[in-house]
Amino acid sequence: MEQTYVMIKPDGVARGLMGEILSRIEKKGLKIAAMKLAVMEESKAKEHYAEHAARPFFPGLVEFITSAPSLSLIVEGKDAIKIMRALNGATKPAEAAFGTIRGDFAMDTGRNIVHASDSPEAAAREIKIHFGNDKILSYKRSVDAYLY
Ligand code: RTP
Ligand code: MG
Repeated sequence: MEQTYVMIKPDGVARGLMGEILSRIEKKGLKIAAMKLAVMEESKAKEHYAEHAARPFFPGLVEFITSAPSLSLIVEGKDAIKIMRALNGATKPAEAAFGTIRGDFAMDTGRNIVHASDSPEAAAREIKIHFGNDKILSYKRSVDAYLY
């Protein structure tokens, strides 16, 4: 099964949206394979967003992501990468469709609540950054027999 890295950013945690977002992920049929609530280290935030290092919003983005607890997840399922991006919605909340997490709950690009890896390469890279040293549990869900 494909795995992707998902983050509920500090705004999502602080706004009390963890349960809502986890519920959407689970109801869709995706499996939460790992989960960690922590304040992200600055070095990890910089590595995570390295592709944006030269952009003007980079310092503010790193400062925000490390400012308060965020929830890191490994989410698993068939086509998990594409499906998670679709659940999140467009980066800019004004362009995000209603029914998506950003479309329903966000107002500003810099406070768009969630992140999800955008390719298999990014997923592998980001899972390594955020869960590289952790033991990932393996467990079965009875629902999987009805999803696939
Ligand atoms: P993410 O990486 O967080 O899942 O978001 P994304 O793929 O939809 O968007 P990306 O282009 O990778 O941008 C990363 C994050 O940087 C912030 N951003 N701010 N102020 C701005 O113009 C601006 N542009 C991007 C957003 O928080 C975006 O999610
Ligand atoms: Mg991105």
